[in-house]
Amino acid sequence: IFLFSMKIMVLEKYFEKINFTAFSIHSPYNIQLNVPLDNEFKNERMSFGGHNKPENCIALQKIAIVIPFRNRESHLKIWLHNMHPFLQKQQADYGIYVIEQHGNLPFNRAKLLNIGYKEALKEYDYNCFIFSDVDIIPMDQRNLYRCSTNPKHMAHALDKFNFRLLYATLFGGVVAFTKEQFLKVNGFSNLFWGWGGEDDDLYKRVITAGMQIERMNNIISKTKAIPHKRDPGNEDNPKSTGFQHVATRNGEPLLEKAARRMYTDGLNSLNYTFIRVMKHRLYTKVLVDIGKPE
Ligand code: UDH
Ligand code: NGS
Repeated sequence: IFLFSMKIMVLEKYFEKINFTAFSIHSPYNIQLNVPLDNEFKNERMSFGGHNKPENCIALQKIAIVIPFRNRESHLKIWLHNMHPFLQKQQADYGIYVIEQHGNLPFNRAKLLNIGYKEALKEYDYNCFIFSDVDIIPMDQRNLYRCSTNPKHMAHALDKFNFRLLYATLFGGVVAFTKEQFLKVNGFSNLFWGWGGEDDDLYKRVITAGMQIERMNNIISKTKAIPHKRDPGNEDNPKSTGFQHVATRNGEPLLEKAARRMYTDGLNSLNYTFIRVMKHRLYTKVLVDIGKPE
């Protein structure tokens, strides 16, 4: 009986070990939503401005994470609190760029992301760009925040949609592009003011440039979208008559002409006024004046 119970104890220890390993790799990421506003995740190795790189290896990708922003301080705190440990566990060489739109004119998510691309490159030789909403957080540590051979859609299994893809060409929330891929599509369109469509336009650019989009499986990609109300200044953008959700400019439906416009509207036509850059402990904030709809 003694020998038998000894064997059981040894086996238990062995399984404890296996379980622990399995747990650390596979467990859904434990997202904390109750983050006090004054909470600042402490990490001695991290340099000011929210940059970090692995201690014991040289990462292949240098990743700029670009977040479009205005008046979402509480979401930003939650995002930073959860994402720094997440990215560090993935041994990422990364920097966080929060691009803030100055003033109260209509919000332009896509233009802010183009600006983030340009501003980040002024600081470091980034070769991967992850464009992320401030309210979207991955739930599984295996969801690698890295670029791939094609542009990657990373927010396709959202909790608010029961972890299902809303429609086949959805390309919103979080997307990852290598520098080459982003240049190939000339970035985002700058013409989508207000909510909706800029991500569909980007999808069309990717296809027009002869690339495809990649998505990882639905389990690894489970993602939390922090519930919130619609922000003032980000109402649905103007729609053409009879067509739902199609932004227009001077009556012209933008999405319909996405492919024709992509080489003249984007990174190569981007103009904005840089106001200032602020280096916070956990992120770099760039405040910009992006003008108003034409
Ligand atoms: N954003 C801001 N400030 C704004 C508007 C947008 O920071 O005033 C940024 C932020 O990073 C946000 C992203 O732009 O995550 C996308 O905007 P969104 O979160 O408003 O878009 P989403 O499609 O929600 O997630 C739309 C409003 C839905 C309200 C539904 C109420 N049930
Ligand atoms: C489509 C929008 C996309 C948006 C998607 C999901 O209708 O920009 O809904 O939005 N397209 C247009 O308006 C043309 S969600 O419900 O996740 O907020 O990403």
